Amino acid sequence: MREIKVAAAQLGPIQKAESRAAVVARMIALMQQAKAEGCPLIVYPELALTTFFPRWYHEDRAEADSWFEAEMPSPATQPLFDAARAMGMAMSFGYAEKTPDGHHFNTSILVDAAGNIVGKYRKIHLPGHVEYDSERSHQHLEKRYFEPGDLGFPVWRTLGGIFGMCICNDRRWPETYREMGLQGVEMIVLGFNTPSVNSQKGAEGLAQRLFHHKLSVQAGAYQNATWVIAVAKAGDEDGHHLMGGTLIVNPDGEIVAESQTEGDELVIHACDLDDTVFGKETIFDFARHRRIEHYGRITAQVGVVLPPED
Ligand code: CDV
Repeated sequence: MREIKVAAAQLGPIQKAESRAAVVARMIALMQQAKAEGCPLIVYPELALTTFFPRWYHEDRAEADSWFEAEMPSPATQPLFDAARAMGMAMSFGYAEKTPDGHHFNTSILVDAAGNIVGKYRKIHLPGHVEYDSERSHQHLEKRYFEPGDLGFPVWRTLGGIFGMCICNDRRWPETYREMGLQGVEMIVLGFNTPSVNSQKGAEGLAQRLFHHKLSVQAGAYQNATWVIAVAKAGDEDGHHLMGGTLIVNPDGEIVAESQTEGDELVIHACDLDDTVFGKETIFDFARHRRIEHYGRITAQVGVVLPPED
């Protein structure tokens, strides 16, 4: 048995005017609760430190830099790192990263109980658009503010298991899980900010959004025999609603715990990493059963499936 009791720390809404210091205080309060519940790991959402700013259009791209952290720990997050180290808590959270050479990424990190950043992931599947789009019910400007991640989908041997990360829209893509599954991942931690309506399809509302979210996460967990911890930022941010739906999904693809609110809330489950073994050694033993030589001629460069040759 390799049990790790995980706290999925859903954050309620963060308004545009809310300071990072106020958000970090909320994160520390959740961490204290998680510690009291006996959890050694806490997972926060995507872009945890601010409102979901890609909904706001800055004509001058440079203005958006105010949403980014130029270092990590940053001055604003140092109290979070200090609290985690004092409590001996490992953590993962998302933030907007500006690198010293001026690149911008939607990033998440994995921090061990001693406060060391042991893993960094940069979001690969960036949804949305680059320019202001008056046809949409709301803007989603991730493609304006971020570059696609350049680190792939690595896994890290830490906390007694094999851990991976992805961010929000990544969870809808089977490649995300499979890249990590092929490296033996046992727990994927991910955060998300998902508007409860589709900006291009008014008929797609909360129920369908939650359905697609669960479908993706549960399938990814099952098909790769891994735990998935999916953590929302939820609720009404300056009139823009984000769905909840924080989930802990086991390697059979079953939801074992989920959030009940759209506010700051811990979703806790004791996850046995050994529960991944059965799936990895039987139906999803990739070495024995994957048949890539029969999958058709797939061009590795562009991912296009070509028709069979005559
Ligand atoms: N932050 C996100 O990546 N959100 C997307 C929305 C735009 C569909 C998501 O996949 O949840």
